[in-house]
Amino acid sequence: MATERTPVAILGAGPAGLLLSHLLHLNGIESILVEARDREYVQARVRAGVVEHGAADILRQAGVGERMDREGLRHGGIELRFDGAGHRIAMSDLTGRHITVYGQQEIVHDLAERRIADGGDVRFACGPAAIHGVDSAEPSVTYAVDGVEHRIVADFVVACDGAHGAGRPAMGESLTTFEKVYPFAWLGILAHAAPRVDELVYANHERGFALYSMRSPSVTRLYLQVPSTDRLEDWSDERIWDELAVRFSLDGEPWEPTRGEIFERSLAPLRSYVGEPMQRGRLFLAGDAAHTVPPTGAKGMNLAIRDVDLLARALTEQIRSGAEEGLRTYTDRALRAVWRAEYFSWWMTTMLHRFDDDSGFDRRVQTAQLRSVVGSEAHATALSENYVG
Ligand code: RFL
Ligand code: PHB
Repeated sequence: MATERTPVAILGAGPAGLLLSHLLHLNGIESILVEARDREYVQARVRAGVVEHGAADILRQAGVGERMDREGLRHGGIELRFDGAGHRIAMSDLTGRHITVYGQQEIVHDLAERRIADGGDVRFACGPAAIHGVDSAEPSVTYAVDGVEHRIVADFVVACDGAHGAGRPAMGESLTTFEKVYPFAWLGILAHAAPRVDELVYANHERGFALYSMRSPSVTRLYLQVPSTDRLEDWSDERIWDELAVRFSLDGEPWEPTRGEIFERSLAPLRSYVGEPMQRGRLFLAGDAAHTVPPTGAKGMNLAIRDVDLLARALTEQIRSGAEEGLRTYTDRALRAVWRAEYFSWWMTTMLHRFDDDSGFDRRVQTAQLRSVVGSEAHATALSENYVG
């Protein structure tokens, strides 16, 4: 078996793994990144769309925000639609900050291109890698390509391998998990259609939640809350568009998104998960490997970016000068932001979705909650602070 050595072995070429590898490179620290899937697959995976203010700054400062600033859509507000009326939350006026609507796969594309241009050691199509010896001084990562086994011995291993990777199981019994599973999923589509709105619309309707988002002036991104038992085959194009028109209703009248060819569709279950701590020995977890948030708060990718920003600094201090403080406090510092995002995402999810066991009382309380958010500057500011990041 071929054995190599590196200061930092990274699993996963999502936003977390690629950005970590890039940030370490900027600090003069080498790493090897191992990704299970091929590059085309990773770059085509459609997911997040909202980059919060702070995360956009991290990308900019790392020199990988140029295309995001050129092609991303800068938004200063969102609409909350309920009871047949729309209410704008003027986030930029309330906070002085804004969000950028820019697809996660574009960020992954920009990061991958930059790593490769910089000569970074990023290995795609390795199949699922395994993690060993995290409690020892010489942890390692193994993977096999075409029947040939590879072993990378590292000073530190960072699992940025998402919710279903090798990082979570490698934590073993040191992990305490906190989880909440919602009884619904989001059906998401991308369509070749000019968005009918300039800003995102989060709609609470008695038939369920809907979200109007976008990727560009000619590509619309839309989501529908559906029961977690639904399958994609249950939803024809016609049924999707008709349901969207009902859930976005204004003044009791259906309100149609501009229709167009649907070229991507997927189902995503809604859940919250946090694993504590985010470190075991020489293994560190970052991004979805450590936590999941329901997408209603648009926080998942942003947390991944914040985790690796902390971790890159801490690893750099440790490797350069032996200073241990940053790594020792990584879990506590990261978890503070994680739980804040868990709280906000839970709050948005429960306020905006329809729950099957809702009584008339629950529905009326939900509407009262939405009214107080749009009717009070203090509430709208709190939402904006959390959302804009
Ligand atoms: P990723 O992106 O899942 O990347 C993990 C990578 O690891 C690879 N992998 C392995 N590689 C090697 N060895 C193994 N054993 C491996 N196991 C797995 C995988 O192939 C993959 O390439 O994790 P990362 O980098 O932590 O990034 C997290 C984000 O992807 C995620 O939080 C967001 O997409 C969540 N999310 C949103 N976040 C936002 O900040 N704003 C949004 O607007 C937003 N909208 C969303 C979302 C997620 C959604 N879905 C599909 C769950 C909307 C949706 C619908
Ligand atoms: C998206 O554009 O994909 C998106 C926007 C806002 C969310 C989740 C996803 O809360």
